[in-house]
Amino acid sequence: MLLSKFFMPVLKEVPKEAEIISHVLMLRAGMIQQSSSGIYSWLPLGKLILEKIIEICRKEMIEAGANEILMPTLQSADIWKQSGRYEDYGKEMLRIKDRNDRDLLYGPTNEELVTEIFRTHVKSYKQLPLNLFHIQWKFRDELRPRFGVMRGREFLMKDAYSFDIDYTSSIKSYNIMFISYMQLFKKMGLKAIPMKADTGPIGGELSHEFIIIADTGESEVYVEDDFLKFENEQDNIDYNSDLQKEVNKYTSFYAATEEKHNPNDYSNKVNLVKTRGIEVGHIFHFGQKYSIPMNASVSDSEGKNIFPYMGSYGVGLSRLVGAVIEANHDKDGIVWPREIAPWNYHIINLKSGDDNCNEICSNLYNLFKENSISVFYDDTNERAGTKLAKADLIGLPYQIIIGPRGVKDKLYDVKDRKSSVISKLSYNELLNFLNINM
Ligand code: P5A
Repeated sequence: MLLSKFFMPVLKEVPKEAEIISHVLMLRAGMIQQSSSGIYSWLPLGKLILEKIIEICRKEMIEAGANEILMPTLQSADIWKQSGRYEDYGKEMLRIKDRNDRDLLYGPTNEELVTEIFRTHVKSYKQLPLNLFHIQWKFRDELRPRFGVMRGREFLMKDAYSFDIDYTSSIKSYNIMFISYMQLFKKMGLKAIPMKADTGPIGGELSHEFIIIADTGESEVYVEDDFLKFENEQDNIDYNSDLQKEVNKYTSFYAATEEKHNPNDYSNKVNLVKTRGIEVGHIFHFGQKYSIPMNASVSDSEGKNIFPYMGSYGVGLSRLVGAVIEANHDKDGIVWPREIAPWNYHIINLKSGDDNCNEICSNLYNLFKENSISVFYDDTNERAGTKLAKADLIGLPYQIIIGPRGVKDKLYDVKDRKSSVISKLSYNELLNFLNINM
């Protein structure tokens, strides 16, 4: 991608309305624009990052055996009346009337709608277990939308729903989602910590929140010190195996959100840390809470009607863009983890009036493209200082900095954005570094 053709309205000033660093950096890097309170447009850079996060999440869900569907944003109030949640949800739910005076709502979550799909099509225990997920915008009329995309009113969620014939198998489905969450956050370059959590308006008796530790996080949490240092090395997960042991590796540590914190639940030998974090995912096991009132039943092997046991599993995809930045930035800007960066390399032409610089940069850019290496090229006429500051701000993993001195000496600067270390490489060393064979 050429910067001259890329719409990235970078701001020089720190926006006044932004209270936390991820919000400041998202606005400064031209990733989002507020349309009204808690509602944002995603500009090209923001959209590319969001897509990366979506793709990692989608891939892991499919790997874990879930089926992707797409449910609408607007739902009929009727199914919410059946489940009994229409009144419970209160002012957070955006209620709408259509031209025929029918009650609709903008979905804050989809337990009812997915249960309706299930009850229409699934009649036998033989069709279980089943896990359906979708990636769709939600609306919650939050009392205090703030921190940009972190607490929005309209936000993107991945939500999955599992259906099982009995309690034991539904715990297996819960465990699969638990482990898939650990995997997908790791694949985004994030360390998420699963914590015992409250179930709120979703309901149920078992629940975990996945928390990224950050001072700016809205959740107050209590974590065992050793858990903060714990790294699970296991990379390849067999989702068909019994995952209880894997889950226990995490749940054997003490970690709880403020609402669930209970000093009786840990021994006095535990070194406890009270800190803050960002909730990027939340999973629930609620049994028959929706299947019974919505009359979604299947027949078991003896022909008896059974109401399936269910769980629901959410990832805050748009919130994650902010959370990744909270966890990966420095004083100069964003430092994207490689897994999420839209391009790995940023070519910076320090003197675009100089024929030699132009030639080297264009040759490199074409070489990258021929070798399918993801690359962003600042081919604009801006001042060198502006270009370098912009590159640090948007935080691609490596900058390849080409200026007249480097061209003369035939040595090119490669800056690792994370460590700020600059290596001077000859053209061949550069190709070697990029793994290109000439
Ligand atoms: C689980 C999936 C649910 O809604 N039903 C379907 C369950 N859970 S939840 O915890 O309420 O939300 C799941 C994740 O969505 C993100 N999230 C938000 N992101 C941005 N702005 C908001 N206002 C917002 N509310 C929730 C969180 O990451 C949460 O874990």
